[in-house]
Amino acid sequence: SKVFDAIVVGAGGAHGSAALYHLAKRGAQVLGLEAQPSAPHDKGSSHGLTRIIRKCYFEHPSYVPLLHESYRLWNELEAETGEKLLTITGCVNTSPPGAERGPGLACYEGSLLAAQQHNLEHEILSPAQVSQRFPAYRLPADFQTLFEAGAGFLSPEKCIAAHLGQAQKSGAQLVCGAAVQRWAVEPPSGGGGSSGSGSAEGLVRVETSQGTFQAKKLVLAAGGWMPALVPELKPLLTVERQVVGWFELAPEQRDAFHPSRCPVFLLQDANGYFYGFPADEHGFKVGKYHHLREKVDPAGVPREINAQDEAALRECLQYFPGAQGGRLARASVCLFTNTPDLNFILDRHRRHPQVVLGSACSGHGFKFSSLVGRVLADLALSPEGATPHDISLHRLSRERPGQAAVLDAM
Ligand code: PYC
Repeated sequence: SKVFDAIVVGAGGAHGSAALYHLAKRGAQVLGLEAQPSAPHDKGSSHGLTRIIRKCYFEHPSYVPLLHESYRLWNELEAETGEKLLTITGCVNTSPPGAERGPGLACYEGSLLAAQQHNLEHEILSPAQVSQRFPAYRLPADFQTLFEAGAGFLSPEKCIAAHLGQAQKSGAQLVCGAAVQRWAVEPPSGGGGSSGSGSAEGLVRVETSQGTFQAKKLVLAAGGWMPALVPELKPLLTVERQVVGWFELAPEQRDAFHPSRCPVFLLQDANGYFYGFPADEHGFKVGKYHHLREKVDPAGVPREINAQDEAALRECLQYFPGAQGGRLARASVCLFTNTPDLNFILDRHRRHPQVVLGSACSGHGFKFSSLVGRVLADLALSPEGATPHDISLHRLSRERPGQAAVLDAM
């Protein structure tokens, strides 16, 4: 049977579709497997019509070089396909002094650190200046704001469709509705391999609900399904249910929430960390990061929206009084797959160098997927698993106090 150069699992998601694209563009014979019946789809972590992209990255300044490359690759994909994938609105990064955020700095302090370290264009605005320029916003007097004019949002479903379409044009095969049941590395064949393709490392066999496939390399980019596919990751990863909602706007409010006057935002207060987008045809979309901290099994995620979900999202509307009266017109459930330090996992499997892990983006990975696809292709195709991009923050070997045993086990 055919031996592919690489199989990508999770090809209907952000990173999988991008990996398929980059592998196929480099001439690899590549097969994309997607468990859902079609792609893009709304059962994983890569949907919801809008995803923020920004460079003044409060999470860690080391992300900035990756963001320069991600922007460049999104622009390249737009040029290749003629599709508009990226909308620039600016981004308001705002928090009161002393706001805490898990392992890192707060929105304002963190975005300022990244901007200063990497000499990124930004403006510091008072709450009054924010409202003057962006009339939908009403921030408390003590909030500090960094405004990044070059930020905005991506259209995730269009991005995935563009990567998949271009991958297929370059010869990639895509099989949807193929849930992976198990994968295994076969013993090395000692030279030629059963296909004559050479498998000194051992081929990878992937059994799915639609048949068994073989490849020299395997890229696992399955988001919330990674703990099931890579049991060594189970102690490390938590899969979390997230909800975003669109609040209806009265006709007289729509102008203030229009993308030309309403930047995307990241906002932290004593109750948590919120984000949102200018209005689209469904209304004003907001989310609460680590929504209700609800751990789930990805196979049985509650998809209906309950009163607690809505209340958590409504907390954010105090800063946008024009949206406060609106009904929740639409909502969407998605999954975060979190690492303990909220950085990604981009690396080769410790025991199986022919298997590449590209997942666990902890809720902030979509914007990077144009580059992550390229990095995953590098890791799969380079004999040493090397990439020219600095992914030291995302390697399994990074410092993670208390996790050494897990890493050794891999
Ligand atoms: O990465 O900008 C982001 C983001 C906002 C909400 C979730 N992720």
